[in-house]
Amino acid sequence: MTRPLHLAFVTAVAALTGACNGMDMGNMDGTMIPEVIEVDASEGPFEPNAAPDLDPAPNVVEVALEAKVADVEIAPGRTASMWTYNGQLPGPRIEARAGDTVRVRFKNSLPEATTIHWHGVRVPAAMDGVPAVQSPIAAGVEFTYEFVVPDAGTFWYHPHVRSEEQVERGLYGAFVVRGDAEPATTTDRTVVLDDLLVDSNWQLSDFDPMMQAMVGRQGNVILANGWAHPIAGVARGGLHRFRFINAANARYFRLALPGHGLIQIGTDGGLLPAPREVDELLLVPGERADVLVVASGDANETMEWTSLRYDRGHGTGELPDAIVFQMKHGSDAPIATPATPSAFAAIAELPAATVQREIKLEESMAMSGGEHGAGHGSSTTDMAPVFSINGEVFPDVTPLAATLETVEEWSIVNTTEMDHPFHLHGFRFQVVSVDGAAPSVVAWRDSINIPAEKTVKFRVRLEDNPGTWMFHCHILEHAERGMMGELEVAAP
Ligand SMILES: [Cu+2]
Repeated sequence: MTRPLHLAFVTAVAALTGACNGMDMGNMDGTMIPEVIEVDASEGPFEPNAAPDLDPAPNVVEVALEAKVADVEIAPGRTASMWTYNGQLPGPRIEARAGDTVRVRFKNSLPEATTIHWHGVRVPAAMDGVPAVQSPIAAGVEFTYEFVVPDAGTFWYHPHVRSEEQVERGLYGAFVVRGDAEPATTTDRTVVLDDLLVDSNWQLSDFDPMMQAMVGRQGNVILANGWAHPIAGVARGGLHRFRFINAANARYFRLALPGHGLIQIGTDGGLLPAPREVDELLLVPGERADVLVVASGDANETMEWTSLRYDRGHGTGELPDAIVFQMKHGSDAPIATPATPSAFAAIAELPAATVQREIKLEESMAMSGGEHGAGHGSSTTDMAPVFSINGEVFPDVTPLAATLETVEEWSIVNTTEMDHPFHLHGFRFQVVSVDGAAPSVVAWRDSINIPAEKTVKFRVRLEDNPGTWMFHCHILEHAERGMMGELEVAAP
């Protein structure tokens, strides 16, 4: 029996400007964003398996990954055909210590070419898995990635080829690097967040570049560690660490645990200088956050991690809150609560920049099937959004020329009416201002939300890694439709 999908579409008026006036809007006159299907909480495989270390050497982690099609259960009795690493969703969690050498023996058993990008890990450019440095690994071919992991933090891996489809099909996994000063906690778990757009049979619905271009492909099933509405058991009294990773194509997770404060201890670049208490956390596609929660309630109490309503433009704010996963106390007597750490290592502020850049994120409408190839068999009268940076549409871009060891200040100017999550490869940066206001903490990041019609400034030292690096919007439909650029970092 098929459960009704409640595909009550919210039709939002896409703000289409200039170029479209008086023209046939084709099927782009509305942006369709599906509501999330409610699924009862169930015990699923909440903790993704760690990848076994195949090399006995103490400072080497060797992992075997095979990308392949597999049937994966994503809710009780609901099995979807996905693209996976080792048949798992998410892929196996890679675990290493800062300074380790990580070697990944990869085999591509997909029906098409792919790569792996190590999101947030400062790898040598040749290992970054992007088209500028690596020809995609053809079907049936093996490739070994090998690099040293310099920083502790919560990272992730995913393809950087046709990513809007390959990541949506399930190709992603967590990558945890631990340092010498990790806080003592009762548990330390990764929570990889995603959403899938499925049809009435719970199979991935068609990829429709025209319909999914404007706001990205937002799903109707929310997955936490590959399961819809899983239950995470927590010992009462315990101090529980959750490393959140947003692997969704386009969904913004505004995470809250109603009735509970959260203690954020890390961003996507590792631990903060000190924990900070927050009521909620905005996690944009590609971004990570590290959070502590004290399980202080009654025996068998359940609490729902929720993604609160968020307006990132084009009608997305009309959708209601959605449940992500359930936290459930055990029935045992509470254990002694470990002390919440009060401080971690200081993060030195980057010095004033010697190079300033302006990076403008832009959106326009163009005839589909035009020179940027926006159309996919649609009629020539259809209009489709084109995304660009400083007037250039990837791959037709001029790489920005930069010098190794320089401190640069980038102003990311969002000229559009929706938010874009900005990601820089190869380097970590410190935000200087968001819409003119300084952030409350110094933190390392590689992914940051750029609110609609606002400017975010960050500083970055181009240390250690010469080569060609990508920067792009992490709404994958936007990146693949042109909102992507290249930075060429050369030795002085
Ligand atoms: Cu975008």
